[in-house]
Amino acid sequence: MSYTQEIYQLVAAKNPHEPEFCQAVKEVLDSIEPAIAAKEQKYREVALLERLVEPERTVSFRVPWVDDNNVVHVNKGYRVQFSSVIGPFKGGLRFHPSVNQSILKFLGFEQIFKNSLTGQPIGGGKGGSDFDPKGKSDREVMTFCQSFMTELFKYIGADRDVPAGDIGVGGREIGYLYGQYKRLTGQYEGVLTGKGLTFGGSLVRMEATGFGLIYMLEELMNHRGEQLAGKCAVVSGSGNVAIYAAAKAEAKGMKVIAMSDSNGYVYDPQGIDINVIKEIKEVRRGRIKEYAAQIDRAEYVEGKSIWNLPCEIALPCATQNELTLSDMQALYTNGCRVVAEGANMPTTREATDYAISKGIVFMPGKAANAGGVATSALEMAQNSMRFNWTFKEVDERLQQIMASIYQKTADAAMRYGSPDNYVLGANIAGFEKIAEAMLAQGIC
Ligand code: NDP
Ligand code: 2IT
Repeated sequence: MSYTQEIYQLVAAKNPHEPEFCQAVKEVLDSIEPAIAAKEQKYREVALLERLVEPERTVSFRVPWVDDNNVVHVNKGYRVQFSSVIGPFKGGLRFHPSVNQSILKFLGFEQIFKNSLTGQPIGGGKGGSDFDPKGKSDREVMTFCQSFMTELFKYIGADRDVPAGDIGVGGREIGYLYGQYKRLTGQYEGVLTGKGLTFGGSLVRMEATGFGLIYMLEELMNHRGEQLAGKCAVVSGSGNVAIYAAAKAEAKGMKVIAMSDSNGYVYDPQGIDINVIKEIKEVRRGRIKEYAAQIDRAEYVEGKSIWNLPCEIALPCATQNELTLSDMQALYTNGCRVVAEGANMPTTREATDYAISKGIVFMPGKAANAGGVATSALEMAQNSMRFNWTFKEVDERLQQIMASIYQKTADAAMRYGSPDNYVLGANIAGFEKIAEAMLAQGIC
């Protein structure tokens, strides 16, 4: 049995109740197999893969808080510190009722490779809670964030572990978390990224994941001699990533005909007016169906897959496993030829394999959504320098980073004889740097 298959069996046996984690590990191990083959003996001697699939540390804690009606609630809090081999643990916090250890381990594991691809000195981690910010007052969210940080602050620090946002954690939550960290430690340091612009945040961080996704898409299309302008896209989700992906897509002359939330999607044949979505989601914290109530020509659809809509480019930007095999088949049948993942692991393994087998250009999240964490690392750099770059400076760096991620991914795919397999390319390019650092640092 190959070393990678052996390790997968070990992971599956040790983590039987963690399907998302096992899924993420399997995808990586399957695709790095050709890169392992040549160095198998060396890697085996130091149990490199055994160490890579086990987090350095996972902390889980109780988060008690009191709501506006004086009712006490208890949530679970976690931080998975997966790998610090190339830098301090780095990765977002997710607040969503579905959060559990499996989800956070899959996200933390993927983050190691994504962060490696950015070329910046950041390790991999992820954290969060099963707390649901939806429907809560600002005061309740603040109370929760303060309680969460009262435990978390013991484990993080600007050179140790630097959390940021993810699903359910945006500027509001990061502000409350930062305030509590400062109060507990007395340190004004860049311990979280995605901070407000008045207290150490970086320009472009809010837009970065969505913008980065479109920069990657542009890179991809240009290398194929195609343009973004005039292309029709479907974007799932309507949160931070989806909004700024749609905004940049529109700025590049594309037409985004549909967006969604967990209840349904809106279809606008003339192209979604992103300012209306921003107002609904960022200001009112409302539901996507309000778009159709406001815009006559738009239609709201509940209970059907957004991927049934004909489009040329699909950009899943909501959550894991939201794009299944039947969705991918529908996309292909309807003429879609490019899929780039704004979310983390939004495409199931079967759907990914189908896409690649059909020649759909498929750019995985580790490469395509790395613009968010890359800009977080730029925020860390600015905090260390006690200096702020302009919007243009950060945006240009982001574009350069996305172009270099494309190049590393395409080069690795080419080197291993699968020039169109960007899943293989991204996983191998991310892995090579990690493996080299692990070998150099000894058994730890
Ligand atoms: P947000 O919380 O801002 O938005 C999430 C969006 O996805 C919402 O529209 C939400 O709808 C929708 N959604 C969530 N769960 C589901 C579900 N089960 N089915 C359908 N829709 C769902 O999160 P982000 O935009 O920050 O994150 C989106 C994805 O991008 C995640 O996979 C995240 O890990 C990834 N990502 C985020 C980065 C960042 O910088 N924020 C960086 C890189 C990746 P609803 O409001 O109904 O819940
Ligand atoms: O999945 C991700 O890369 C993020 N949620 C962003 C992480 C970060 O540290 O900015």
